[in-house]
Amino acid sequence: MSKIDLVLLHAPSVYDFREKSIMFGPVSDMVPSTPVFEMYPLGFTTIAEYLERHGLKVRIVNLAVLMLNRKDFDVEAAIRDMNPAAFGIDLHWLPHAHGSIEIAKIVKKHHPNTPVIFGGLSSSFFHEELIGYPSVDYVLRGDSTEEPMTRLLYAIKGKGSVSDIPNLTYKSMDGSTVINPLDWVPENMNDISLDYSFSMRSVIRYRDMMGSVPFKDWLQYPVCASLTCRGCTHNCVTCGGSAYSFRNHFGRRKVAFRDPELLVRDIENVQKYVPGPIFVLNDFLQGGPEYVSEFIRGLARIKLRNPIGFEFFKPPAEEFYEFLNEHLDDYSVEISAESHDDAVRTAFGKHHYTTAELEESIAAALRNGCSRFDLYFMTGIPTQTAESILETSSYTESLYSKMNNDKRLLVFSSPMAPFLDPGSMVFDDPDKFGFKLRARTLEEHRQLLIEPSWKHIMNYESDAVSVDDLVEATYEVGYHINRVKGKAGIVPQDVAEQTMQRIVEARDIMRRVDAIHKEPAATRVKKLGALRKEMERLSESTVCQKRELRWPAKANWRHVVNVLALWAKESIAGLLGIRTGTQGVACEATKSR
Ligand code: B12
Ligand code: SF4
Repeated sequence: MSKIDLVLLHAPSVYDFREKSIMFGPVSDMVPSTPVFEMYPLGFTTIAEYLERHGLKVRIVNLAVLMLNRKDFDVEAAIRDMNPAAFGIDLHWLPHAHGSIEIAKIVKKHHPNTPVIFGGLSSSFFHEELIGYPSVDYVLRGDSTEEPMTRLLYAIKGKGSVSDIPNLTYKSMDGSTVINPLDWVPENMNDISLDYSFSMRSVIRYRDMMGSVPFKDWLQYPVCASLTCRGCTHNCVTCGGSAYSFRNHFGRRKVAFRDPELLVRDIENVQKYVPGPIFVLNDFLQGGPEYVSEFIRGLARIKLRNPIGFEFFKPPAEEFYEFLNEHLDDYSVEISAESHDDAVRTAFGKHHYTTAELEESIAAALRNGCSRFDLYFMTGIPTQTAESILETSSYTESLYSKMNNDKRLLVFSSPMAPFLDPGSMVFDDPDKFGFKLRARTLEEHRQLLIEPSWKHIMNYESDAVSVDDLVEATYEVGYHINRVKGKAGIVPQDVAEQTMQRIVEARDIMRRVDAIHKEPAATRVKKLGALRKEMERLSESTVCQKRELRWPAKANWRHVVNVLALWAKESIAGLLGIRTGTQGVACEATKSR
């Protein structure tokens, strides 16, 4: 097999999570990952596919999943045995601040002459600090690095210079930092592939299922994401992916959409191989009426069989659900309303709808064939008091009663944790929003991550609620929402009771950790160590059962046949030394290579 040009490594949030005693808490309850955030950015697959289309060979290694699956998985040995032309490490989500930098150190220890490239939104925000770490050679900034990464790889291989690569921050020969302009900001998202074809081929090519799965339980729950755009038209004040953040930190002035036709093609390819639900992220209604019509009619044309879910930033009206119902067999909806209280939601930046409108939308969806409606609330947002957090549970009860305890409606509440997003409006100007930051720099965040509980890890404090009260209220509202869901028959009574019991135990551990935290360092480590197993158990499925987030899916003979056909094609190509994959036209910049 020819030499690999780039290995993309995904680190766990905290590198030595298998030894450290940390009560991560409900930080990842609303996403498929565990608290070590083992999911790698979708951008790994778009970078890998793009590079391969341009003549380079890439491998994704999800170290976080490998470490989660095998307690004795030897990270150092695995890295030592790799030998690519360059390593890429994501620091996209700030909770990876600890793990990604530790992994970079290990890479440098075993491969001192191999370049280490960082990228992702947090890397972009902290690029000047990040490049100061001895184990980081390059940082590629911005939300679209497929083309700059291709140019960088060719430069590393001796074809071209780094001085004119857009979005690149690097160390020059004399050790000083060079910051190239952030001007690679494509207007659309049509030059990349988002159909998981790279992941499928990669599993077969490297006979490595676990190293490249997106998250730990993906094989049991093969959910796939589709993305309509890069950027966002909204301005939620704590979001590091808002229009404000993209404009001020990632160079994007306008949302970049993916053509609806391509989006349909992505989904068509996914449904060939993967039986799981397809989740369309970044509200496609932002694209306007023509976009919506073309996309949904396209899904009907390909006779979509997988369940499909849509994230909406604003509750849609009845006619829209009628349209979905007419064209799709199995659709679901997800809305993050943040708070039941209009004033709090407005302070969050979602002033464009009221709770009354939300309720009308839920009722309309349930009347028009929606398979499932997930409604999310959040704790820790500007102006939200402990009382307001607790009121969410009585509101939930009244909402269920208004919706006749319809089992298709699932309400969840989780904290804004562990971090307030860097580059969000609140992060940039905390005083204006009644917040105080406990950490500003990357290094400060890296240190916070190894504190003993999520209460100590959090990077913010709100004037509206103390951190102690926020943590208590978060568990309390989770407890009551479960009680309401159990009573209304939304989740089985025994499941609700198990979750409530776990919440009681989690609160107890939090109090014990608080007490231990005040003790001298020598006794602290030992006492926290004794709680390690309990902390691990009580940091997953805390405020709800992770199973509740899952939509049903079944594999059929078509998936098996298609996967076998792909396996045969990949194996034959491997024997003959032929590259396979999406055929694309090389862009101007890479044509000459
Ligand atoms: C889709 C999405 C998700 C999906 C993830 C899908 C996935 N696997 O990527 C889900 C819903 C699961 C999710 C979860 C989380 N998310 Co999220 N998510 C988004 C969202 C809405 C869009 C991201 C997107 O469009 N990506 C497009 C793809 C194609 O590109 P990409 O993955 O970003 O990669 C490109 C660049 O970032 C860069 N890049 C990325 N990695 C690397 C690595 C290298 C080496 C290089 C060179 C470049 C590079 O190049 C890539 C290709 O161009 C943004 C908000 C927004 N408006 O942007 C938030 C956002 C990214 N998420 C955020 C957060 C906080 C989270 C969570 C931590 C929340 C939580 N506590 O649970 C978790 C983490 C999950 C995990 N790792 O296990 C914050 C991040 C803030 C920050 N800087 O830390 C954002 C900005 C906003 C928000 N609050 O939701 N998220
Ligand atoms: S939280 Fe708000 S600003 Fe951020 S991606 Fe969602 S809608 Fe856009």
